[in-house]
Amino acid sequence: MQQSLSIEAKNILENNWRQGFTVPCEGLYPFQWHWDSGFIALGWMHLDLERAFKEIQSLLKGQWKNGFIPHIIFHNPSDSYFPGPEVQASHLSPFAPEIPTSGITQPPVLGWVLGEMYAFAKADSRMLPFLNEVYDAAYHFHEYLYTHRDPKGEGLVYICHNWEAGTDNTPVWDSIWDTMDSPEYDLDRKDNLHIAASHRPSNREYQHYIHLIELFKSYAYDDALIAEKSPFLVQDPLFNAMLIASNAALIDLGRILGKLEKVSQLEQWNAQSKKSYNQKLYDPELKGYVYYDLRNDRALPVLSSSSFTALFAGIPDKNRAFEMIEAFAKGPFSGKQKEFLLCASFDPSSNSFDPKRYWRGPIWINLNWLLYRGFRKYAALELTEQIKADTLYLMKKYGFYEYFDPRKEQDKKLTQGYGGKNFSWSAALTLDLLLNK
Ligand code: 9WN
Repeated sequence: MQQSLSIEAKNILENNWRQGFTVPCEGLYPFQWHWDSGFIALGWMHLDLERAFKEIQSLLKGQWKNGFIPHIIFHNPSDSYFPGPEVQASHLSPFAPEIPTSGITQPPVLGWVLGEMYAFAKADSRMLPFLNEVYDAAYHFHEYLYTHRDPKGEGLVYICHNWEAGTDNTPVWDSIWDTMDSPEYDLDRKDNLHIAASHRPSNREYQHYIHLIELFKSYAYDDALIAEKSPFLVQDPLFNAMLIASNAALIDLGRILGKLEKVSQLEQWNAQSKKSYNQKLYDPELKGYVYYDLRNDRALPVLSSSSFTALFAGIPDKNRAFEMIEAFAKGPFSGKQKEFLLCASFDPSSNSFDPKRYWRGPIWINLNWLLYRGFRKYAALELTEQIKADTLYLMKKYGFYEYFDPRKEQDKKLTQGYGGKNFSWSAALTLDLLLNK
């Protein structure tokens, strides 16, 4: 059974491979996406190390001269996605590369993905030359983030667009949309041609998404103007946890490569980031890390699966981690009667929870993988086993969909997952769950 699961996963990655990079999902997402490529590289590393290298090299072809790595690299033309390269218009920035990209980013997974690749293949003679080739670019992205995305020098970087979070329409953003008065753009949405509209964000949400992009274009993607004016400026617990985990990996790899000045800078950044993350983002009542709305100077005290990614990055001390893990095991994500599969992307006890719609409740496999590793790091064995078992159960029953209904009651009736089929990171991370001991 498990063997056929890994064969299916391999076939999906093969089919989604496009000479140098992997599309997240044919038709629905026809380009290279930043954080997808990190998770996908972990799948390739088990199958073909050269492809894992190419995935990362292709991502870096989209890097801007100021170190910024965009969320989409438009390597190829395609008319099956909105908003495409003409809407995102990266050429407006003086830092953009030749190849068209978006002008917003995604969670900085690259550093820790390189760490995973090194741990897996350190005996391979191709590994150190590859790391030497990409290390400075990965470092440069962190330098960009600390220089341009941390206006108060706290060690916590902001995101300026919901698409930068990766968790694109989590209910956390609702209170930010309330502060905005976006125009009613005519939208040429393509996503709803592929996927049921009830599983995707609303048109009004898309108008906010596009409005932010239009604003940033009117600033020529200038970071100082975005920091000063963007109505969306949030310190996101997932984004900052990925940064901290990537700092830690780049510190270890930098020592191996002899990049000692960079190591020392990364250590300074990371110490401050961890301190501020623990002090500013932890909510002792909710027993999880929450979001901070920098534009409106307020905490957004709600739990999503992102609230627990700090465990993956080793951010809480043992006492706090124990408190979080205990609360998680007994709390809303499992349900009082254990009525939910792990892990809903948003607090199932909230009125805003929607088990079918995109990031407003469904299970996503990359978050499951991050939580699996986080629980494992703190030896929360029951949760570690549970989240792995639930993930493999979903893959076997439904196949490698983009997202899944967390309600066990509904699971008895359903025959399909939600969103795109044959989704690359669902396949790649299943491979890693099966093969990485
Ligand atoms: C916008 C590619 C991406 C993921 C995101 C997911 C979805 C895009 C969209 O697909 O976002 O970036 O058009 O909905 O939310 O996490 O990286 O798989």
